[in-house]
Amino acid sequence: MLIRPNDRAHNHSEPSAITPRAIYEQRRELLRWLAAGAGGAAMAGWAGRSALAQPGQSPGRLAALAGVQSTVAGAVTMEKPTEYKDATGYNNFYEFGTDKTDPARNAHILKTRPWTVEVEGLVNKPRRFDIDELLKLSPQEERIYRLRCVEGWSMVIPWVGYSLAELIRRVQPQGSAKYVEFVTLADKATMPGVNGRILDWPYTEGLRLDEAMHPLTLLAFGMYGELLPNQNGAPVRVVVPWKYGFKSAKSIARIRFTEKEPGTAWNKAAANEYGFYSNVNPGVDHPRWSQATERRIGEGGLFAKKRKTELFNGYEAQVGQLYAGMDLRKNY
Ligand SMILES: Nc1nc2c(c(=O)[nH]1)N[C@H]1C(S)=C(S)[C@@H](COP(=O)(O)O)O[C@H]1N2
Ligand SMILES: [Mo]
Repeated sequence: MLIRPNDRAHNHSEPSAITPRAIYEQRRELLRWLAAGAGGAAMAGWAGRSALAQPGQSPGRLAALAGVQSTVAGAVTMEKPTEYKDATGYNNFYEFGTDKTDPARNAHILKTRPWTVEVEGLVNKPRRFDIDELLKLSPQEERIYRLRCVEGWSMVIPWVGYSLAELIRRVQPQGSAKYVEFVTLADKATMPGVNGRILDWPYTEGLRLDEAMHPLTLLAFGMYGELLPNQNGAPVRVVVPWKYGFKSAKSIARIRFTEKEPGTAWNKAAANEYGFYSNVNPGVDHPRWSQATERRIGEGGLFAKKRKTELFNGYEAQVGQLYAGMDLRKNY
């Protein structure tokens, strides 16, 4: 997402290789966590496959958040989840800095309780939700999604949350509501990046109402069986797995229903590079780089073989219909 020379987000550096020592530490932490009895419920959804295959993924420092395995079509990829260490150490969250390691270093000072989410605009039942009330609005599910950043890297993350549609139904959008805008927190006191002008703060994103209602669009409160770490968007974010990562807004403070297409942070910063739709599409290049391949974080660093990026990030069977008849080259 390079928009000027001092924006260092688009560098292709990798998280440092995980040392045997680090793996050992992680394993020990997991064992301690399991011994303390915290793991059982949280792990239930995925213990059979991913957790046992990769001991130490979840260090258990945050409160457990269990989710039942989702039955939504396409919601659980069988691909191996990214190491927790990488998923929480290699992030884009510009409010906390533009380097991939900045969010992990800086986001701990974000206060995620108390927290409210204001749901407003063209709905019959506008409401302000306390975060813990929002968390309990619908049963938590575990979903294992691929996330593909526009910069060319990808991860596989076991999220915990429920379909955004569950919230949308409860607030009853009016007939004139065509879009949903997500407004994230912009707190100068705790977010150093907000004092700079790299983006027009607050970071905002948007979806067409039918995209927002799609069962795969997730309102996420946790990952790896625990509450979200701050650097991954605590206390609540969206995850839209068939779009480039920047569509998945973190640390949401407001959800607004509108008639007109809302502006979005990256579109405002560089409209020719980042469109409203931003569906993952190997056939439509970013003006300054190809989008045909990706590197999975954790797969052998710079020497990892690249993977072919799939149309709609591999979710075409589920979401392709949303774009029937649209020119995806024009609506990038
Ligand atoms: N508020 C906010 N949300 C954001 C961003 C951001 O800078 N600020 N970065 C986006 C980008 S570019 C990506 S790739 C994903 C990264 O999510 P992850 O760090 O949990 O993998 O978050 C998205 N959501
Ligand atoms: Mo991204």
